[in-house]
Amino acid sequence: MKKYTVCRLCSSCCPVEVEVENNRLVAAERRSLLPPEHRWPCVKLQAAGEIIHSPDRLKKPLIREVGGARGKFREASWDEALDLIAGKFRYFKEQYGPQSVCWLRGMAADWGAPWDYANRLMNAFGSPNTVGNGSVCHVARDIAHVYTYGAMTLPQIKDSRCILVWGKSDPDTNPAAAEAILSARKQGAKLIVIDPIRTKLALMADIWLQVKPGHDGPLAMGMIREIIAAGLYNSDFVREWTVGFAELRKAAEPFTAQKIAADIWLDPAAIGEAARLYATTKPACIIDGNGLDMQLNTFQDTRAVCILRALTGNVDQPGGDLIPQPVLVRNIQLRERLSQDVPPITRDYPLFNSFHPTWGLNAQSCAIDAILDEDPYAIRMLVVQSGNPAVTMTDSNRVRTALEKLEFLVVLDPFMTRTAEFAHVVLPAASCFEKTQLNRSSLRNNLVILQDQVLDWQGESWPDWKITFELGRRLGLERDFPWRTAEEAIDYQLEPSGITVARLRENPAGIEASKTAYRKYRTDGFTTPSGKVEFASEWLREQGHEAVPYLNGWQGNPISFADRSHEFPMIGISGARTGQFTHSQYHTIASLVEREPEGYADFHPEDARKMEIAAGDLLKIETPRGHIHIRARMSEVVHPGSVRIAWCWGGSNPDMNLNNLTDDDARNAVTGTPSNRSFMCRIEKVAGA
Ligand SMILES: Nc1nc2c(c(=O)[nH]1)N[C@H]1C(S)=C(S)[C@@H](COP(=O)(O)OP(=O)(O)OC[C@H]3O[C@@H](n4cnc5c(=O)[nH]c(N)nc54)[C@H](O)[C@@H]3O)O[C@H]1N2
Ligand SMILES: Nc1nc2c(c(=O)[nH]1)N[C@H]1C(S)=C(S)[C@@H](COP(=O)(O)OP(=O)(O)OC[C@H]3O[C@@H](n4cnc5c(=O)[nH]c(N)nc54)[C@H](O)[C@@H]3O)O[C@H]1N2
Ligand code: SF4
Ligand SMILES: [Mo]
Repeated sequence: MKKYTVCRLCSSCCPVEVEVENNRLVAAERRSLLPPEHRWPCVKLQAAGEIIHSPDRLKKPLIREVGGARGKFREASWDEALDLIAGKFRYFKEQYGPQSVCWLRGMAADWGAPWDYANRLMNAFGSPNTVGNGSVCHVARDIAHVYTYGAMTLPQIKDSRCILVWGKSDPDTNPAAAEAILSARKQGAKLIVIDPIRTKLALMADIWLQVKPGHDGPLAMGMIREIIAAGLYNSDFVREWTVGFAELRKAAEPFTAQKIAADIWLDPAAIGEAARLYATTKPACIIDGNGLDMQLNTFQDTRAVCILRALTGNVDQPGGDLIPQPVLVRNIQLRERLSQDVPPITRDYPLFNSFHPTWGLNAQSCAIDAILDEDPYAIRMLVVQSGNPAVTMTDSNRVRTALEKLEFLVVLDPFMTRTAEFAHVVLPAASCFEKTQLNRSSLRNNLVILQDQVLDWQGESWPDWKITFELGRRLGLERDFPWRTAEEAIDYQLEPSGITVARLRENPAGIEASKTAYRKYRTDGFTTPSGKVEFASEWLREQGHEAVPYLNGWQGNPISFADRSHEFPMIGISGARTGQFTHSQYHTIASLVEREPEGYADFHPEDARKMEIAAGDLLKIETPRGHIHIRARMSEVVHPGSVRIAWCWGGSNPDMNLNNLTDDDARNAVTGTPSNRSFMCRIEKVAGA
């Protein structure tokens, strides 16, 4: 039987058509406007049945044996497991206050309804500490857009004449966007790629700028300067719809292409050429990605990129960067219930905590701080939903020490993970195809599409919504969690929009909550304090941050351990995601592992010659935080002086856990983002291996 839903095997949330027979997923295909032969394939989706029906799925709740060692569990009923967890919530609340319990969300349960439910539960319980991983993923960029023109724009790729891809690799991470880029290319759109790696998109680009890792800020400022100096900005838009142009001009002045080029590994002429091509081809859009997220300067770097959009008048233009039209929904998070007397553990990042009504808290490193340093108070109990922090959070050795120290750890996951091994209770979560939910991608802009349950829950697993609601009821919050089904909760949340689950099911291609409109600022202004695009932000100035990116010049080096580069001379780059895996997931799925049996460290042949490294050599890569072992591969995709290290093999092989190398001491002042991407490291061959 054919059914429609949304795949959530990674965060791209693709609408899919699936074939289900006898409660088994036998086929799945991404829906696309393109004919099948032109579609960009997703191998994870092709393996969806193998993932969902994997024998490794957790089938029952697990409780750590009494007095038992880490990782020794017995099976339990849901009643027993949930009663135990609810008892612990109450115990820690009575002993230390509700704030001693923290809920940490990873990427897999979506930022939409699952995030809202988790916040609702914790806020009603009385703890301000529901923490997402947005400091390293997406939200860190979102806030920079908001502080520039009020909302995170959506690139209108397929109608664009010039696409600037900044730190994103859509062919590996988002097939629908990759298809849109290819379609626009076929129509003659120009393509500029800014990436330290020669990616699939870089190979097909008109201009590829192989920027030095972490140095996107000076490049963006250099492009701004070039555009202003050559008079290529949209002067009508700038005059009528922006504030702070004079200060921007002043801030950009020192960033001449000649002056910055060598420091950021680029040719000055190429910087000028990219700036001119982007500024003179209309309409143009910018796709920004995770290459900008996990950097120490993420906030101002992304602000500078946002400013380029506005300077050229591309904001909210067809084929440019659309200001989204969010769907009108009820905010169900109950944040108003929280006492103002208890600060959240992320108190050092007030702008990031409050810039959006539902993004909530995202400086995830603070959860580890509060467990270890007990400041502003101790986190004693942690619930980890849909994440594997033992390998995906920065400075894994520190994270594991924190997980070990916890008095009680609950993990919600369909699989056993390195994090779940530390748990006292592991709850088997149903997969994305076994639950109905509303994803954030559907709420942040038009076209609401339902992720609909197409399979029964496997084994005795439960969907996240049910786990959260049942836990809420066990904590005496029946009035806040009256819903017995996902449908009831979604209908309640969607009520202001007039859309219901029933209507969404009748319209599996989605419902448009409003007609897409452009240049909305002409009637509504921008949702910033000035109502205009803020090249200079008084909000930021008042909070002690630079009002314009790099107003005080470019200082320091954002690559971790740069001050010890004499001991750690190579730049390590946390590598791109590959199509086979989602972070630590699917490394036990045979067909996917077959496609990519091992992760490598990619060296430029020039470096390999100097360092006497040959392809296949086993290497020890080390930073002041720890080390990994990994095999070498020769590849000209990297710039000499840098090594690209395969991302997220730490789940299947702890010896290859990239976050053993990363540093969580230095963080972005606005978003709490550490540099997970770029770090200095040293490399030696393991003798005889
Ligand atoms: N050095 C470095 N660090 C990084 C990154 C990097 O590139 N380099 N990337 C960063 C980014 S962008 C992100 S998003 C994070 C990712 O960090 P995590 O969110 O920790 O990533 P995953 O390994 O995908 O873990 C997701 C877990 O959720 C489980 N899961 C899957 N579906 C469901 C579900 O429906 N419900 C529940 N409850 N669980 C589910 C999976 O089995 C898996 O164990 O890592 C960040 N850390
Ligand atoms: N197959 C697959 N798809 C996924 C995921 C997955 O794990 N696997 N994860 C999902 C998630 S949670 C996320 S956040 C998205 C992320 O999706 P993307 O944003 O595409 O993330 P990446 O591929 O990690 O990195 C993007 C690019 O940034 C480049 N980069 C590295 N350092 C720098 C730098 O200093 N400057 C610049 N300009 N670029 C740099 C990398 O070389 C890479 O080409 O993908 C989602 N989709
Ligand atoms: S890219 Fe693939 S795995 Fe990710 S949501 Fe889309 S279809 Fe699913
Ligand atoms: Mo992410």
